[in-house]
Amino acid sequence: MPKEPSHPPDLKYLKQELTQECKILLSTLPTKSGWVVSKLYNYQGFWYHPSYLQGLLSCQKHFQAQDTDILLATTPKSGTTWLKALLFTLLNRTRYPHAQHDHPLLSNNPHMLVPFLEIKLYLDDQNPDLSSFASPRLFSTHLPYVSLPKSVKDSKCKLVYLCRNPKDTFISLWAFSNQLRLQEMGTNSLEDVFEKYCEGVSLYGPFWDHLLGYWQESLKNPDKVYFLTYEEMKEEPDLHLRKLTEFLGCPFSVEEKKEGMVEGILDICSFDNLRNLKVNKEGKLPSGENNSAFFRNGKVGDWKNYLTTEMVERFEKICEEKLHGSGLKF
Ligand code: PAP
Repeated sequence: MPKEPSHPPDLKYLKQELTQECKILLSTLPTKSGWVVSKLYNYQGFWYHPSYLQGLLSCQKHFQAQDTDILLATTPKSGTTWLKALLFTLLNRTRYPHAQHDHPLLSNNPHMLVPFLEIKLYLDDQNPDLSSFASPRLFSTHLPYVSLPKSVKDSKCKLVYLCRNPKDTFISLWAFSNQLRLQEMGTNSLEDVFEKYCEGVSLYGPFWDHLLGYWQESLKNPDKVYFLTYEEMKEEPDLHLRKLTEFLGCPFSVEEKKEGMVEGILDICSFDNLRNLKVNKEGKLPSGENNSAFFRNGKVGDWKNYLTTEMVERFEKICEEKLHGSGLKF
């Protein structure tokens, strides 16, 4: 068992002052012990750290989606950083050509270019001024579909949802959680957190409910929700990048394709390129995480190096039960 922390890791959200409204709500919610943080709270069927819940409440109350907005929604550790880089580069390809020597991606972590709604914008400020964001505005969120602000559902804004094989997502999250813990706390035991993950108790979990919410919505409303997996993106990045541009209404022109723009954008956003940038080797997010923590190894199937046969069987059984009849498979 990991040792009890003598003081919490230096992460901004752990020190967030909560509003009275949030404190009152928290007192009514089911709780369970978390992995990095001591307690998670269940709201609208999903598990949250109290600060993120406060960000969620503010965002639900104040965020006004515009028809031209694009929202990247993901489960944590499904490749958010990669998709943020790709979407930013894609949507800003005229303003910032990918080959430009001072392209913003070369000196900023993707999380700084595409902010999270509930864990950045509406956490820093209950009602932030978003007027400096140029159209089309690009934001991201880990919120489940059920908890998205009403204006997102009512407007014509588009949602890109990215998820990843649960076994790799879990290992990536476990490794990340160990990076966030103080060395003196020891590492999170894989067995302990596996049990919690299977029960659905992890940030923004249950994982399966998160992806089913967006999957079902993408079937009902394919013009609004684009459902993508990390594995598909890895397998055929150029195909999926092109499909993404079509969904977003900004397909590559013949000229752009001839110039090699598809490959150029994929190259600048590649794992090796981003990981080796000074900003991502040495920088930190204002929230306290090291940028390097978002670039571990970026592989498909790394779970094979960690999970026992029993764990794999358990995961597969849950997947079968939860995803049965949905048409979704991993
Ligand atoms: P977040 O939800 O906290 O923002 P997120 O970016 O979704 O994290 O997940 C990080 C994973 O994406 C890491 O996976 P791993 O732990 O299995 O290695 C990270 O390596 C991977 N990743 C980051 N950037 C890229 C990229 N450019 N290409 C492919 N994978 C990437």
